[in-house]
Amino acid sequence: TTPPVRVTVTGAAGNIGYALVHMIGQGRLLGPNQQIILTLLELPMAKDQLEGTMMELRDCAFPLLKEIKGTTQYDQGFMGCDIAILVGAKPRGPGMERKDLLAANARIFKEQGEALEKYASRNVKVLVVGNPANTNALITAHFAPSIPKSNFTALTRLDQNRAQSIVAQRVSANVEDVRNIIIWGNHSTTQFADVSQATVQQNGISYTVRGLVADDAWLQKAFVEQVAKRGGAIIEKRKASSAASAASAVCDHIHDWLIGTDNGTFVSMGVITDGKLYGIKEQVCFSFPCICKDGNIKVVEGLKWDQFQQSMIDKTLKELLEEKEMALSVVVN
Ligand code: NAX
Repeated sequence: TTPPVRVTVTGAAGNIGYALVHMIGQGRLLGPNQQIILTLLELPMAKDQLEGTMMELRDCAFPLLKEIKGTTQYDQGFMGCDIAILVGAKPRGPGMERKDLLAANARIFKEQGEALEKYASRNVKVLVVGNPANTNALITAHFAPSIPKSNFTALTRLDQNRAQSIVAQRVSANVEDVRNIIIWGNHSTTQFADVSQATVQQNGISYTVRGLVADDAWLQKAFVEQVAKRGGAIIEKRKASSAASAASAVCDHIHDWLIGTDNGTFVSMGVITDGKLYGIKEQVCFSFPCICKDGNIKVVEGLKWDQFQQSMIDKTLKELLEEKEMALSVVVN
């Protein structure tokens, strides 16, 4: 039997964290046989909620959870950690500008990068969920220099899953039969949900999404916007932000990263650019189509962009570069 894997979730008593820790207990991260030592890391002010969440988690009596720990300290939170899921972040308060939010979170993720550098396994796999997720992932990686950059990712799987379900509804297909929609760029309203490579399997035949939908105007505008603004639409109806769907996407992301993607299928993940990928010279955390095997992520290269795609990608890259500059100006030197 394989030894238990140490998983840490920050913000574990929050909206997403609460849903996520239960899904982890059910085996959604690494399958039904992998035991987990689960650490819940929270802010001191959420200590009661943390304890309450742990009580419920224990009451589920999940056989996979070998140990459940709760802490408000980074050293205990990240010691020997194999998988770090960074959900906790400063939310946007009333009257708060985007740059204030970026600055507050840059400070938090600097600290978390430093803590991972000090305490985590050298091969820790890091997934940043807390927003602005891509830029937070970049900052975290920057402050954990001895951990490979390829071990840091940001969550755009929720956007992919949203896009997949919207297309499935539109063409009356099963959601799992819709494949290879790509989310490019930032997990924000500038993200680009691209169906140029996407297919739908129906009765054993593979169709292109573009062919089936046969409405490029919808695919290039209404669809892209619907995916990008889905989070806001949910808040409006539910009076609370996406929680279960975000937690489920976290499980999909980690599962595919560590267990591997299916043959012929790619998934979207925010990864840190190396100066060569798709001609992006700067270091940013950008969402690409990825294939995973043996715990390694390989970006699918060589896809060609037409003018429309290029303009969408330029826009989201520009935003990421602005975010990077703002965040770095707060935490570097
Ligand atoms: P909540 O405010 O419900 O929960 C956040 C929790 O994190 C709180 O319990 C808080 O005490 C804790 N926390 C804050 N700072 C912390 C720190 N430095 N260390 C440890 N814990 C800390 O927010 P929730 O709805 O759970 O959302 C969490 C984050 O996910 C937000 O930043 C949100 O914007 C982001 N999202 C990202 C998504 C993505 O696809 N990348 C989608 C869903 C979500 O909007």
